[in-house]
Amino acid sequence: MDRLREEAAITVEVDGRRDLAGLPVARVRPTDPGSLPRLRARLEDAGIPTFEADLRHAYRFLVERGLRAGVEIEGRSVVSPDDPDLLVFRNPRLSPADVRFESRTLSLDIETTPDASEVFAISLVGCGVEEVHLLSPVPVEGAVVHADERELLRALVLAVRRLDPDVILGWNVVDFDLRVLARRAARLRVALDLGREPGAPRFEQDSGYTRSSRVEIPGRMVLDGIGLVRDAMRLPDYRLDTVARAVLGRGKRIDADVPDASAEIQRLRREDPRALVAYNLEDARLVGEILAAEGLLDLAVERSRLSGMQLDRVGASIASFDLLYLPELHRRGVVAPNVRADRTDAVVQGGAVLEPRPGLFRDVAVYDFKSLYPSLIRTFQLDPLAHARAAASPGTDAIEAPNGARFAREGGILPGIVEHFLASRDAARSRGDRHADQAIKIMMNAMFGVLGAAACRFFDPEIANAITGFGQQTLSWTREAIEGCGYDVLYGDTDSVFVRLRGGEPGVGATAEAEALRVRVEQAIVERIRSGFGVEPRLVLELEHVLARFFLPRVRGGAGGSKKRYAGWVDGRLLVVGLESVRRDWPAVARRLQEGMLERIFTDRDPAPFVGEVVARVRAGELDDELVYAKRVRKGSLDGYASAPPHVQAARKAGGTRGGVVRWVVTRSGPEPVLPGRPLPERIDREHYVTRVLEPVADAIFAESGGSFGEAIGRPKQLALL
Ligand code: DCP
Ligand code: MG
Ligand code: MG
Repeated sequence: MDRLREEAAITVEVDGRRDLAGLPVARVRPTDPGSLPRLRARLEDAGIPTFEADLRHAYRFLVERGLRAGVEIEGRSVVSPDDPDLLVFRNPRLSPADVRFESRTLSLDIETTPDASEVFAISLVGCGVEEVHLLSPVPVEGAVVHADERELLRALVLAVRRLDPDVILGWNVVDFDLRVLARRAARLRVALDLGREPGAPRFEQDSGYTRSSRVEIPGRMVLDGIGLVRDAMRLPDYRLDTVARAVLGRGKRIDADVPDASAEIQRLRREDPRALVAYNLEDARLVGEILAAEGLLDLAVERSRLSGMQLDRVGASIASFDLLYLPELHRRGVVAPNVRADRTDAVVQGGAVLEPRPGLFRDVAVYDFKSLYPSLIRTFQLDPLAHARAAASPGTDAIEAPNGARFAREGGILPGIVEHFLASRDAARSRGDRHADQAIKIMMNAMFGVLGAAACRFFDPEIANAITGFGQQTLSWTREAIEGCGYDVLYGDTDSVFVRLRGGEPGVGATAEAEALRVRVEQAIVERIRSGFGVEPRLVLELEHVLARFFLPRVRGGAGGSKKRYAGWVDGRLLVVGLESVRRDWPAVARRLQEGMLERIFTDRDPAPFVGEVVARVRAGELDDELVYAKRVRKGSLDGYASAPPHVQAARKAGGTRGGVVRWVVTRSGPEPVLPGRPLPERIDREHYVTRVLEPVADAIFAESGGSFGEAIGRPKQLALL
């Protein structure tokens, strides 16, 4: 260390900072940041541990100034020589600011030859325009035409700079449109200066497990509609056509999945350029409209404001943990460890599951803790610094988790961060913003998740298991409190419980009874935590539903109930969780049967005639469209072993998949792929569907309601015994 002090290019300060264990550290800083990795290696070779030596410069800059998504710039500026609308600050002072702004967005879509070797149309929608640039020797109505591809690309650059969007949008825009444009521009020697200052797009792939790609264009953000939708909504697939239909009720003009879509586009180019222009424009329009309809851009902005991450990395939870946590840690004079390469993700215990009691029930209350893990973090100070502080002073009074991990009673950081998120989630809920509600919930739970991720510098399975341990304790205390009030718990999972209401008290409806029980149970838990741990509990138990009817299936071939699968009847509507009918890979006919049966049973009607009717219609070929299975094919499974599961067989016969999902039906010669825009395969094996799909689905319900599939379809009894 003393030798380092003598080197001119390095400063060494000892300013009272400590590591998590409380030992003093020195701050060693090279004048040239590029030499940091070498310096780190030198120190480590000399047996001196380093801290935060792996934090990227840009993030260290942000962390040291507590900068988040919004900043205030202070300093002298000059007008940019490249653009009179731009101010240039040299080395200004940046400070955090709470910024809200309306972003200018531009949606971009290109059309190319099938091998993407030539770009011939580019549409731009947003910033007050809808325009299409087209490669064409003759004028085309509705388009700006260009004589060669080089001119087309130049026109794009000029248009983007003129429209000056903050955000560029598209569908697969990073990996397709912009990559193709960058490749063509390089080939044709056009400077693809799409940014607010010169510089070609720079592509990056996150090293994290998402491997999502992003692109840097100076002064703008590029957001891919697919990623934004995928984070917020569950859909069978994320093709533009599917998403547009689900969100806007209208699809693409030509579904790109139709086998001849590409040929059709090439035909339009030759024969009907006006239609091509309309098609190209519509794609760009759909992207903007989808995001606007679902408020997904606003959501990305909200997530960025919360996590501090830039708009196009709001899902990066490990980096975001650093950005939230490190400034607070530094304020307390503490530095964090490096990420260690020598460890693997921890096995963290999950939530508890209470043994289900299968059957059909009336009046069941469903309770669930609001933001359970974040609430536990707040209540019990479950936090890396609090954990380290307790370890550093073993004698003192600490909070002890069920797994034995100890936490100092004060000075935790995570509880404060979580509190901020909880407030933002409450605000989202009260303005009825379901996407933000869900996204903030996921972001909070990701903060728990990264504690078990090896790539996180705060990796600590003890803390993660303290959180889940408290979660398990909460669930079992909840059950005890409910039983203590004289009620039966039918099922419970992680932080939710299903309770059979007793009814019978005159003038008290099921909802009022459920609410009264909720208050008593919540109170019992609060008191138990207060007296057991001496902390102020932050847990809120919510009454999620009062189900007029409840169905909990038996495990197949067993006596116990099955987990995370049930159905209920609430406010005249069917609620289904985890059953076949909500699974994407099951044919739609399973859903028709299951939901139809449950609806009848829940409204006191006999389901048997309905079952007979569905089977008859399947046999008559009237429901063939509902017999299609769909399943994701994992990469690499197409080449490999010869005897393959049905979806792999079907994908092989189809010569691959589109978007990774294969759709097929079972025919008398095995699984056959179903291709978009083509008729269903012939010789569908309808008896397969009767015995392998409908029968098990029906019998799972009949097992509780009485009756059987065989009886419902009039199958002779002896045959069933054979
Ligand atoms: N959990 C998780 N990851 C998930 C779902 C849940 O880590 N994908 C953990 C954290 C949650 C707990 O399980 O706190 C309970 O799950 P909930 O779905 O009930 O989520 P919350 O309690 O956090 O939120 P809500 O207020 O919606 O119940
Ligand atoms: Mg919950
Ligand atoms: Mg729950």
